Amino acid sequence: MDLIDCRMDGDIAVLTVNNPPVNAISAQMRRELWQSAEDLDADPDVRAVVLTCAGRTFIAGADVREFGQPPVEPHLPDLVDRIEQAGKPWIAAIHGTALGGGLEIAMGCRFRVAVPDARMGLPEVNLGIIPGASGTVRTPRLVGVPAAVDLVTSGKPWKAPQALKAGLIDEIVEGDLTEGALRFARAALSRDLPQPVSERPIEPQDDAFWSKAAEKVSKPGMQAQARAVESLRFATENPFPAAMAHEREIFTELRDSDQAAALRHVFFAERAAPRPPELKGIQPRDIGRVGIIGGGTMGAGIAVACRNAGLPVVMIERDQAAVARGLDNIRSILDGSVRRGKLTEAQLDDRMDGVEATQDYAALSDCDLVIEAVFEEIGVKRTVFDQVGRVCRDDAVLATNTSYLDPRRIFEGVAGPERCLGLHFFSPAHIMKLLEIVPTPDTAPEVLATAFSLAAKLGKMPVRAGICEGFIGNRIFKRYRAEAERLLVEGHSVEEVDAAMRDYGFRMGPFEAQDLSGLDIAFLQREGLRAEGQDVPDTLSDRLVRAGRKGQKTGGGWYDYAEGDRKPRPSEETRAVLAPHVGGTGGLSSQQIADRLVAAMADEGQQILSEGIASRASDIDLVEIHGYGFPRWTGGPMFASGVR
Ligand code: T1G
Ligand code: NAD
Repeated sequence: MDLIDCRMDGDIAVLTVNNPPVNAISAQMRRELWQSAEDLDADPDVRAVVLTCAGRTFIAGADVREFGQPPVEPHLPDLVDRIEQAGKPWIAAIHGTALGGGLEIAMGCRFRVAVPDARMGLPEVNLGIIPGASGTVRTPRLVGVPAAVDLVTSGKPWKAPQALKAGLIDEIVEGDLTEGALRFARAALSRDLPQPVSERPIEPQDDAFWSKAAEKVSKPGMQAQARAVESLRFATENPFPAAMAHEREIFTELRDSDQAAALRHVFFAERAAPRPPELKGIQPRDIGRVGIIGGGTMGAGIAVACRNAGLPVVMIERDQAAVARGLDNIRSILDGSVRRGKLTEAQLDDRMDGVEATQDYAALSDCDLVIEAVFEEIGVKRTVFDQVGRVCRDDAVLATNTSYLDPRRIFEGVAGPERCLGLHFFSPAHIMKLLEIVPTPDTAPEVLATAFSLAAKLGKMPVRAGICEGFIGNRIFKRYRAEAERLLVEGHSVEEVDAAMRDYGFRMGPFEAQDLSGLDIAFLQREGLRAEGQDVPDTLSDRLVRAGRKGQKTGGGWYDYAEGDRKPRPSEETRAVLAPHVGGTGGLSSQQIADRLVAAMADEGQQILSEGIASRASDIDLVEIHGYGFPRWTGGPMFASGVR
């Protein structure tokens, strides 16, 4: 056997699965596990079987790469049954993560033990499917219905202690896992065996329980969660074989659905983006201490992102008052985390203790990385890097968080251009996952690799972007805004366009989103270009800004806002400002409006691809999903428009 090793420890067989990197279940693994069950049943010297895995994790699920291919026997549900029906008890010994089909195999075993930091879950809904090998049928029999509904519909794994409490595992093993599992097996053999999971009774739930469960997941993009509830309910009200057939039916239907294809696309996109092939084998530099210039919206958010990842931070501001404001900005973000229960007071203190704030650039002398987040003005940024260059170590990486400016111009004159690049965070920087990494032609591969490794440390989704105005994200956003304004000119209302995008799956439409972040940022950028003599025609939003309507912060932008209330209300004043410039008859349906806007984004994306600004279409999808709230289950604008 290629993927499974079998050795004896006395009268107990130890099967070790070895299919790196994550022991995903392939057709070959199913065949070998089946054959192992046959061989071990036939061997009179074997009294029990410990199933364990080599490498970093227990079985992480079915091999997602095989999803598009015709299914090959033995099928996973049959294999799980086969293990459950084995003549000797199997004990799953879990480390790392037991996910999806991996957990289903473990539930086919008579016992499950795990190391303290192991996690167990059924993440299938994240791929737009439901568990396909008894996850909705055995789980309620093992942990009860409410806990099973939580495990299956959340897609979030449980940690070992929670799993133990719920009865998903039988014991937490301290020390060596295999030794612990063998000890557990020997003790178990001296007692009566528990019933196989498939034969355990189930406590049914009433209609009210199921209505509530269904209601919780009746949202666009939650097709799999909704069908999972249906499958779980059927499984609690019908005999095991009927429930298995029913689960399989839903599984197969969903596997071939658009949402599942889109979510699989995103799964692979998210694994491709952080590892550009050209950086393979290139060693990143260590980042210990991070300097951040500017303690405004972005500087403070970046500081918190770094502190949350355990990195000490030095924040530089213009003067003492700004230093104090910067510290306040950081603290108020952390206070918010405490209020939401995400951070304890003690953790807040620890985060603040790791922030040094000063106006003295000399404090940057021992930083490994410096990120500039000052005003979006080329002169200011250049002055900053002039000072940074004088105090930093020669090998410190220097980064700008500019939104639109050309990093090459910002870094002109900085000694060591090979250590410079753009790191474009998104607001709020401690929350948004996207990080556009923008190398210049001078950036050394090692420095680029360092940026990707920083992203991993901060838990960000890195996407490599080339240099153009707005890089990938803001360039597409500009096109999106322009197309949205065109719809207004054609006679659609602000409310209609926003509602269409909400129906499509965005949390906010384009106009509400601009009101939230402020219309003045893009306005100032266009004014800058105008000042340089470029011909930049007035947008509708420029007209609103000129009328004093900059968004929520001024009490009104595209919408009106009551004092202290973020609810957008249709605005007569906006209508009056726009009236001379709009005039069409409208008439597009909500779907047609969304299609127009998505097509515009995809068209800009094509352009970006053809210019080499993005490396792949799937990177553009990630930018939109992680930076702009594009609904994940559509796969992003490129995937949704058929551009692969
Ligand atoms: N299939 C194929 N490849 C997989 C894989 C999988 N299930 N999971 C991970 N990989 C690859 C991944 O592409 C990458 O490859 C490498 O492993 C490392 O992944 C019947 C139908 C296990 C927690 O959804 O959550 O079972 O880029 O970078 O951060 O009911 O991967 O190196 O070539 O993510 O340490 C359910 C998804 C399947 C698990 C490890 N299972 N995976 O995280 O590494 S459906 C999942 C994860 C199913 C049954 C159903 C994570 C991880 P490469 P990584 P990581
Ligand atoms: P901000 O106005 O909130 O903060 C800028 C800070 O820089 C201020 O606190 C200011 O005192 C400080 N500063 C100015 N000159 C300085 C100097 N010489 N030395 C030290 N500090 C100085 O602006 P922001 O929104 O945080 O934007 C900062 C940068 O990030 C800009 O380049 C912007 O384009 C970019 N950006 C902004 C966003 C966003 O949504 N706000 C998103 C991505 C990138």
